[in-house]
Amino acid sequence: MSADVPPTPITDHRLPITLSFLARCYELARRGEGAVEPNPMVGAIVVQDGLVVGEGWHRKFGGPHAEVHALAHAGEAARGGTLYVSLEPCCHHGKTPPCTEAILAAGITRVVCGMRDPFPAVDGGGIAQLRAAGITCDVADDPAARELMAPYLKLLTTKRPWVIAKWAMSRDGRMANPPGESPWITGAVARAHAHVQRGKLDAIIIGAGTLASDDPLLTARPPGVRTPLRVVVASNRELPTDRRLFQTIADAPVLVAAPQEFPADCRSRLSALGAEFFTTSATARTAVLPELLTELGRRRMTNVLIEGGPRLLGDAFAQSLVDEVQVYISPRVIGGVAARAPVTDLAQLQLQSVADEQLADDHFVRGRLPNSQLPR
Ligand code: AOF
Ligand code: ZN
Repeated sequence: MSADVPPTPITDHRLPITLSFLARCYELARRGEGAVEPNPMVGAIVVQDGLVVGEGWHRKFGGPHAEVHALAHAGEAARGGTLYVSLEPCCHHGKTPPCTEAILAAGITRVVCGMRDPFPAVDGGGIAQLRAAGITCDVADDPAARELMAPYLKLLTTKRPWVIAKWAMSRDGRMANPPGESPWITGAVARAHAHVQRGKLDAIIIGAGTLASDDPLLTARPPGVRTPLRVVVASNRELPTDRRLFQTIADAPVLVAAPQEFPADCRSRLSALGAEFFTTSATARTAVLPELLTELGRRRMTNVLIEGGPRLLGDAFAQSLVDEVQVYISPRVIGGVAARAPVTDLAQLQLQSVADEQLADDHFVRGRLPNSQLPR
């Protein structure tokens, strides 16, 4: 359903209050992160006489939508009130009945949404339906809504997941401590943060070099709401079958993305351990990643993370496949010309919408890449 509904940016004295009510919706929406995908994170509040009388968010894929929770929370107080919601209310029968019906039944008189929902079954239809029923419906067209839903919008419009490049490094951009010292660059709080992040992802991708040298587990500890698929990007060379990744397939699945030339005997050994194979049509190393991302998108994965190493990250940046960078920066200064840099062959990148969070003595810096601009 695609309806021609003009956005109605709020430009009058109500703007600051509208944006702060919407900001509360985004905050609520984030509580569903990791549990709702490939659905969008959505938050909603009901306001009566300037007071918030109900709050809700989409909690779980397949469960009630944000509006339904907020209206239930408000109860009778919703009648005559305004509903703020981060995304256009749906008007289709999906896994749940249309939110527009719930809004009308609750006696809401005005709806303000952060942005239109490009999902084909909605796409302006929710706004049109509310307006046709005599409800004032404003579409704020808020960049903050777009930012919140960027991974959902990317999967919907490009059929590929949102790609996060992540690494940890010293203050001077080195990847490893001198031999004999702790293998950790960042502190315990930052490492715990990284595990919480992992538990919201659909997949974590590494290269063959990282598999061999770091022997990572790539599981979220403690487990999160989601168990990410662990993916190794291979070349035409054998992978070491004794790595922890392949010994723990019962805990979390492993996918090996490899070209057709990948050695057959190694493939049989890994398959016997339970690893799944995705065979790319490409032979060039650099072509594996784009094909893999298309495959992960086909599986409706929303958020995937490239955890290194430097060469895989270099390939990903060189092909403009990365949407977001997340870096943990420790207060250490390691020095030494031999220490590895996090990314090979990196042309200069300018991050946008940068956020910097302090985690004990470490910093967590995240930002979007300019190529991650989404179609409006
Ligand atoms: C809303 N409020 O809180 C959400 C919406 O079949 P379902 O229930 O999984 O619906 C999926 C679609 O509904 C999704 O693609 C998006 O268009 C919309 N999500 N809509 O009104 C919500 N999560
Ligand atoms: Zn809905």
